[in-house]
Amino acid sequence: MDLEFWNENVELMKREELDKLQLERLKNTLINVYENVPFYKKRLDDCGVNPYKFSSFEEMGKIPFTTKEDLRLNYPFKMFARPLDKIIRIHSSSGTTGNPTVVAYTKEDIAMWGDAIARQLFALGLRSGDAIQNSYGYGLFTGGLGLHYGIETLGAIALPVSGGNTERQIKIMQDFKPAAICCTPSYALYIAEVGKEMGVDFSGLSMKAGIFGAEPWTDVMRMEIEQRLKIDAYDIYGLSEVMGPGIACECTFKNGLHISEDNFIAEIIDSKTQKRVPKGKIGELVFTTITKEGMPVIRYRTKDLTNINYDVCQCGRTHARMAKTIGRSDDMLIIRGVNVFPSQIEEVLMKIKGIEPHYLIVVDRRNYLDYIDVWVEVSEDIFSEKMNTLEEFESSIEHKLYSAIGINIGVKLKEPKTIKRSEGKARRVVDMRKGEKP
Ligand code: DLL
Repeated sequence: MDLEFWNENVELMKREELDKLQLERLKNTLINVYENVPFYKKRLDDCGVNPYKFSSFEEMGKIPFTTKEDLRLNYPFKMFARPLDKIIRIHSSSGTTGNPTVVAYTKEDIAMWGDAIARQLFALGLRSGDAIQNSYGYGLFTGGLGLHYGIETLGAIALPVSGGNTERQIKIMQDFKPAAICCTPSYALYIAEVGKEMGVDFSGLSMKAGIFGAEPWTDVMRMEIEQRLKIDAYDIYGLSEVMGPGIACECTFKNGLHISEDNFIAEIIDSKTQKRVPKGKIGELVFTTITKEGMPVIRYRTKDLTNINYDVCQCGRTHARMAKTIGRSDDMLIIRGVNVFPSQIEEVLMKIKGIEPHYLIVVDRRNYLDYIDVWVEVSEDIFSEKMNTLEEFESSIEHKLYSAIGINIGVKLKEPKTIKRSEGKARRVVDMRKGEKP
């Protein structure tokens, strides 16, 4: 295979050189936040880390974590490390509970972000001349503009369609002939469904790749999307507090997401003890930005669970790879003492023939006991079968869920197209114990 790189010097850097670069950049970042963000000055003084004498990853371990709550308490601009006349962009999370979190970027930060994403798009095979349909939402959400600048930095053609209006998305695919699409994996499935209804043959279109992220999705879901849209589906990861999309992304080998290690230091901690776990073990991802100027974050707890592989990838790139996330620690359901992640349920469901990749997990309490039901759509042909066959089908799925997960999960088969489709991040869990409604 012909291996090409966007920036060979950075992408193939030896581990010792990377470590050195990270420490140097981390020191500069610590000095930046110490001088410019009162919150971090106090934090560093309290833990006894002097940024001017900072020298090792061990010492980094003494610095307390930054949490979403810290950002909320400093809402809106108190975490900025640059005066407002140096900030050229602000993004923000949706903030369904409490203050949203705010992120600020200088001109250099925007350039770094664009370059990080351009490198990733290049690594999964896109080049100048390729049109890329960007169906992530444009706005305060980082998906739209984040990918947009990456596409332009690559020198490819940005099609800034944003999310929604699915029939128009398909018309653009047919007429503008994009080489790739960027959107959430759940929206990709919806596009495939609408396309099928319109009689579109995706194998006849020009698309070869999809860049999907912003929500957890399993490898079985990947296979489903690849087969329906006739593309290669790649995983891109990020979170607004740290930058947005592009913190990590898969290369053509689809064997873990390369973390942009010249811009971020990743650590994995045990959420309970808050200690670093041994290399390769699963735990909570923690990120420190080492090139961002406008609003660096130090040891930001993402709540996303994964593990990191430091082996050199088959593609030759040395930057470590995070595994697809299992989900967020706060999405973990504890049902009668057993921990269950929505992704585990998805993994079982997606392997069963006759059901569609549209499901909703409903959690409730009955007679003081918590239980989970999964609503899942069956395909048209199965649905028209007799009632007793459907009941048997339900029990067989329940059985499969029980063998894989170890608790009883009720299954309710639903008519095709009755579960709400998503144009952005899918809502997979409804917790009736908290008063939520399906
Ligand atoms: O979702 C940024 C983004 C946009 C990433 C477009 C990828 C593509 P937030 O809205 O701040 O930012 O949400 C961040 O979404 O902590 C994860 O829990 C989840 N997430 C993002 N990417 C992935 C992924 C954007 N590839 C939160 N796999 C993160 C699993 C993901 N979860």
